[in-house]
Amino acid sequence: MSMIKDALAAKIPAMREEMKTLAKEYGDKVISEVTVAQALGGMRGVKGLVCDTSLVEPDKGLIIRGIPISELTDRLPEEIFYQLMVGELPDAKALKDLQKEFSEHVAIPKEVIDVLKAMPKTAHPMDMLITGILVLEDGSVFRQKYDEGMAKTDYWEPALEDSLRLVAKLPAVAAAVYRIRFEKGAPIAPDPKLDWAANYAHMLGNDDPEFADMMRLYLVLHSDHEGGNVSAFTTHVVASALSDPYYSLAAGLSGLAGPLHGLANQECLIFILQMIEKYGGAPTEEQVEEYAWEVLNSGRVVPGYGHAVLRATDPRFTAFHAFGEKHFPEDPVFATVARCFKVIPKVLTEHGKAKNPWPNVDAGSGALLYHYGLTEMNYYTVLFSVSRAMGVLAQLVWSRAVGEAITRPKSVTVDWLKKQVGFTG
Ligand code: NMX
Ligand code: MLT
Repeated sequence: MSMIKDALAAKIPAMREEMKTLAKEYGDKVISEVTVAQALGGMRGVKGLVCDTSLVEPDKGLIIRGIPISELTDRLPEEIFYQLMVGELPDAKALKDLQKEFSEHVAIPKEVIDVLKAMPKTAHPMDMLITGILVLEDGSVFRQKYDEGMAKTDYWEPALEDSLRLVAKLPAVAAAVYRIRFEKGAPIAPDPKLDWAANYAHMLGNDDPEFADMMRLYLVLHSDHEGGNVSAFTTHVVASALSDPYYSLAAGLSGLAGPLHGLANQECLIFILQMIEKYGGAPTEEQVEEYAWEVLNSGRVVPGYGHAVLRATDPRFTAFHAFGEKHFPEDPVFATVARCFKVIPKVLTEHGKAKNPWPNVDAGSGALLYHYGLTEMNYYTVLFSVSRAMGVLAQLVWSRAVGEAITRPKSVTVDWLKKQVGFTG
């Protein structure tokens, strides 16, 4: 048994007991109420989900298992994965054990490559990644064990096994998507000596150690964002029907592929490059202001700004910004992102609609990738996906471990709503 599995096995019984007692003894206590605006507005702020892997505080941002993300930026993504799953960072032995587990399962079946190669030349890289994951579904241990008749108390074990295999294999699938879609040559074999992020960088075809550093940071920062964001919630809902981790992750990442969620990182770089093209170089602050107003006045959103929960600058943006400041402050794309940070919050405040005028994680990440030659921006959400898989799969394993029920909130009709509030027109 792997050390991560041992560590989980040691924690699960107490948590099961706690959840049982909470439901039994405090089951009728009220923790939230729902207004008409919330029912019509994406359930914003409704407390109806439990997620222990991480928490997003409106004024502080992401906190993973009690530790603010700003204190985790020097960690390896594998350490964060262990922390998300187990609740604490691994010691050196547990980290090594997890890395061994990942390198044992890094290889992907030939069918994945064959299917990716058969896809339309114009397929979006997210379409290809999700398809690749669904090809891997054939190897789901969860589905196999369920079909054999597994007890409910055992669900978490094959859910963990599938999740470990998925996280191990995702960099190879994602790198193959890159090399096939952008005609970079044959997929590159993994190097078992490298850590998870450096191996992904290597399979993309970039062995620059500074790029690997950036990839480690990138994969740490996108790993989780509590339970209510579109990708986490979707993964959770699909997995609650006992669809296996492959189906569930594919569903969650289909949500990440939306421009209001993860795809915003692609949109952000397009926004920055269009500005640079329009003004013939890095725009001045006045030009950024003019351009942002043009976007707003044409009824579009400014990508990379605003958030459903955050009410301050996203600490993940701050971490990317610090990396750019340290390594390439003069880069024109990075300089434009930095200038946007000075100007756009003011413009959005004046515009008066967005509840949060500050940058989110997607505002700055593309400038870093672009600097290192990863210029195909429709690939950016694939990188986000590889990282986000860690968080949503950790959430999934815990949901099965504590025996969470199938998700099924009650919907109401508009007529019911009108009667309920005494609507008279
Ligand atoms: N530019 C223009 N308008 C905005 C923006 C923005 N960046 N952010 C919010 N608004 C508008 C929003 O469209 C809404 O307008 P309306 O009343 O006409 O429907 C109004 O402000 C109120 O929205 P909020 O309550 O502030 O935001 P909400 O919680 O509904 O949505 C986002 C959150 C993130 C979807 C929204 O801020 C947005 O569309 N941002 C741009 C896209 C983006 O960066 N998404 C990435 C989020 C992070 N991620 O990776 O997932
Ligand atoms: C995320 O990382 O999932 C985004 O910031 C969106 C969110 O939390 O709603």
